[in-house]
Amino acid sequence: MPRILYYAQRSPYARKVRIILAEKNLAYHSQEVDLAKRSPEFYQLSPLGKVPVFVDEDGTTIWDSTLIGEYLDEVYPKPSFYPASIKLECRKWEEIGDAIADQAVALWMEKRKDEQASVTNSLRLQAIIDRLLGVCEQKLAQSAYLMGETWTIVDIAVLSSLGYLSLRMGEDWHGQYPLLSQWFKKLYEKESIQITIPIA
Ligand SMILES: N[C@@H](CCC(=O)N[C@@H](CS)C(=O)NCC(=O)O)C(=O)O
Repeated sequence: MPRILYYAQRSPYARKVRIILAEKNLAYHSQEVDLAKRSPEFYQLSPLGKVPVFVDEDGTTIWDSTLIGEYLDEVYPKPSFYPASIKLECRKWEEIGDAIADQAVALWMEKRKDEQASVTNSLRLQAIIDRLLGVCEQKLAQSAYLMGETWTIVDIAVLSSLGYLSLRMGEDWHGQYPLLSQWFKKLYEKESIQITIPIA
């Protein structure tokens, strides 16, 4: 059976997996999920009902972008995005990257409510995003990529979160974080990044 990726076009988590699949040159069928109208079949596939979900050729079914990323690296090791010598560090910092997406998604929901109470919550979420982007900016003062001189899952996770943030909140962050901005533009030259840009 063909590999299948259940995804949403704007999902930063699904984008991580789409980038990895493209970089590993793995053929797959893209199945877009309408998150507003999830089918019983989709919940049967993943009780969480979230995207991404990946089904491999042998029927192995995995949800959660991090678990899918680790699985793909194990089964299709080249190129590796979780190098063995720094795997734990990569997983730790991937969590930071995903946390930026978590706050950005929550911030977008709050902004759409347009209520007074949501202003306080938006400021809280923005403060978390700023703190996490600040630590990423510091990392880029030490090396070309977030974990050293080659890109890893951490770059993919932070880039996907920033792509989502740019889509929803605009591009102002570029002025605040010049090293992240430079790093982001360099990564945007890659085809796997170009073909997965979220569209409004
Ligand atoms: N930790 C999960 C997060 C997945 C996630 O929250 N996906 C969102 C789309 S961006 C979703 O499916 N939301 C639907 C819901 O929460 O019910 C991952 O990395 O895959």
